[in-house]
Amino acid sequence: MIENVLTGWDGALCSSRYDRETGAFFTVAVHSRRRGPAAGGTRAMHYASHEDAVADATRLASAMTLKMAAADLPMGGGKSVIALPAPRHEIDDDLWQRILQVHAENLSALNGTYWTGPDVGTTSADMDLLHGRSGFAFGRSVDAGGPGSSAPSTAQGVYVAMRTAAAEAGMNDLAGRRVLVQGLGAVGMDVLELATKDGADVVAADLDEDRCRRARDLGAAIVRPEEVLDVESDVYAPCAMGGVIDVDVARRIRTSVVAGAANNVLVDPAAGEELARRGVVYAPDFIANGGGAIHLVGREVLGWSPAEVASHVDGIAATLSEVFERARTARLSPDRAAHDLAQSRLDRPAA
Ligand code: NAI
Ligand code: PHE
Ligand code: K
Repeated sequence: MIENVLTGWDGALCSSRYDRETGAFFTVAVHSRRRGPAAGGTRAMHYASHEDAVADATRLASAMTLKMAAADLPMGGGKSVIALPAPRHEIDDDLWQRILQVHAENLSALNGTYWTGPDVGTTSADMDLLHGRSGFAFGRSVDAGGPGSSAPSTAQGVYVAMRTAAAEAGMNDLAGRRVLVQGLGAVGMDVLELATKDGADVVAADLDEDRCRRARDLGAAIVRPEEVLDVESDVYAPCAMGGVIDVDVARRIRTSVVAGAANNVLVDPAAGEELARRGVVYAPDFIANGGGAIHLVGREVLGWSPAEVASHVDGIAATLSEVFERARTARLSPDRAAHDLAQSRLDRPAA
């Protein structure tokens, strides 16, 4: 029941709407506006139920609050989920445009309480339409006057996080190390390229054959998606969907580092504690994947140049080192320490 999802959530607002004409079910979750207007991407995919879609929206919105606070950006946390009537690749362009038009109405109705941006299933071109019709979307294409895709900055930040976490696990660099990339989308493919350039031995998986072929051309070995958690690696980078590590997986996964782009990697805090107990270094997702938010908010709210964005993305290394330090001294999992750090920044909002 949707009610059970919402009674377990501490957010500010969750609004849902079913559009009969397109068959799409929209949810906009605003978790917090303490540091500024809520912001977070629009995810468009097929869900098993409307309840699952609302649960995803609320959890993702909470993660955005932590991400903005940890990166010291003057925004709150929100997210939109469009539960599609069929998988994204089966939605034809005409139907997709009509779905986006309905979503633009949702953004207009919220009148700036919530700003959207790209996420799984949406692109910069979609942001052009949403921004044109509502005025509340980050991440428009460069041609439309926007800063373009957030994915390259996200990948850069994930890579910085990977190296910082690898150092924490006692590795000097990634040369000759096995890096396992799960999901070769906009972010994962760039992560793969960065790791390959540094001489890592990359193993990768995606559901999409074309993406696997491209990764193979870039020098990666390919494994089947269902085999990923059985592959031994030095660094595991979840770059597809969240919810991949529960306590059981944390107990058996054969890796030294977990650092990726996916939002909500851990099913619950206990999974983070189990990783810590086993000495697997976990780079908290909302810090490791903050590069996209830094790019969008940096360029569009704070007026940063691309060079300033890049330097703030590199700052993920310092934030993460602070988290590992806190975790060591307070004997907490890095996940807990990262929540504490974000909470302390939430308690003292940006000026
Ligand atoms: P995307 O949609 O471009 O790529 C996701 C890829 O994962 C696709 O190629 C898909 O086929 C693959 N995939 C899905 N399920 C899989 C499975 N079970 N096994 C292997 N591959 C699977 O998305 P994008 O933009 O690359 O984002 C990836 C993740 O990073 C998402 O969780 C997103 O929320 C998160 N993220 C993205 C940011 C961005 O700037 N794009 C910023 C922060 C987080
Ligand atoms: N969806 C991406 C994320 O999860 C990028 C994004 C950041 C979109 C901030 C909107 C606002 O970080
Ligand atoms: K996308």
